[in-house]
Amino acid sequence: GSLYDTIIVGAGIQGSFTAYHLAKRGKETLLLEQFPLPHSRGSSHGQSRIIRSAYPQEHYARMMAESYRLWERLEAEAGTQLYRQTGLLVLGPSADPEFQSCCRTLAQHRVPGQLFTSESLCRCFPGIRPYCGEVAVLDHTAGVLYADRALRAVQDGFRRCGGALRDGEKVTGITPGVVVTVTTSGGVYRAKTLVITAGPWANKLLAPLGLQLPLQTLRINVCYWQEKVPGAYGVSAHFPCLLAIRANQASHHIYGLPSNEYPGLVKICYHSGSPADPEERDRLPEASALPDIQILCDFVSKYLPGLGPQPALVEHCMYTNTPDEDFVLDRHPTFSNIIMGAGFSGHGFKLAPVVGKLLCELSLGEAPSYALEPFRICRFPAQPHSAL
Ligand code: PYC
Repeated sequence: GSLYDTIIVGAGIQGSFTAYHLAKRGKETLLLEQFPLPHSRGSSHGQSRIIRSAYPQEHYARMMAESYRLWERLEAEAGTQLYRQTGLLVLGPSADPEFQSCCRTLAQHRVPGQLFTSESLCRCFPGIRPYCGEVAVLDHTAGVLYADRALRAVQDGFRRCGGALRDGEKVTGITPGVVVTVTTSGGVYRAKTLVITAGPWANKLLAPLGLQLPLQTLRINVCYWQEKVPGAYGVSAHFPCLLAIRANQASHHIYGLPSNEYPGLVKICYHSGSPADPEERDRLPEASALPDIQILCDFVSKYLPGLGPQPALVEHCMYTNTPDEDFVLDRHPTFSNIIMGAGFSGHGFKLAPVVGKLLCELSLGEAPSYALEPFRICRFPAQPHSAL
């Protein structure tokens, strides 16, 4: 068969954007997906994701400026709305280092923002009852990305540029070499470079290549809560997205999105879940028995009193977390024409346009547009079987 410039394994949002950038640059590109599209087994499905500049880490805040522009370009190309501006409130104790870092990076990048005391927060957002002494900063540029629609738009854009997408084809073998051979349930393909963006399946594909990354795969309960007064926490009432930094260091963040996609339902989620193999996702116990749901019930009843006490709907999504929750964007240490994008740790969707650009640059052997130090695999302690 033909020799591709690049094959990408995994057509989630990161792999699809990588393929899109390569095809736009005229490269012969094949994007492989194990399941028939669209599907909900990985991390790129569902109605909505948060997009925000408010990041405590400088490296993400810097990437977000370009990410917004690339989302806007895709929106124009697709002729469909992918982003809705709602603003996002970062809530936390004023002395919290993460809260302070968010305020600092917003200011550094001249993102329009606004500070709130507990009192002004209650006045401006009567649906929120902040904890004592808690303050907030509003990131005006933030909002919601329409996830399913966005994934479809990137893949359509890729195909319009001449890219080939083959779904329902599971990779069964990868043979490294100057030319990489990829065998799937449907055929054998060859390429000069390979990009692996397989989400929670990354380590299954990397094991035969002698590499295991320190990734933890988690099943997240994506919980929707009923509004007592329909629309009170809705986009039309200008209710923003939320990111609640919790004072207890052992707790994870809580995120919220205004009601929009499902009328009367507000998405409030805990940024962690239960360890789960992606194949076993649906064999875990019922959602209501899990501790993250209890944490959310406590939070919602104290903090958002206009919502019902229990989730009205629970959907599932996989996270693939690194120990520091920074991504992996790097080459395989032995096979330099095999590139990995992994460990998006529940916050990668909004950054996919820039991640895809970086993975495209790595696969073309170009200098990357952003410093890749935070994303290198050498930051992890050596793994017992990390090289062939
Ligand atoms: O990164 O903004 C985010 C996010 C929201 C929910 C999960 N991650």
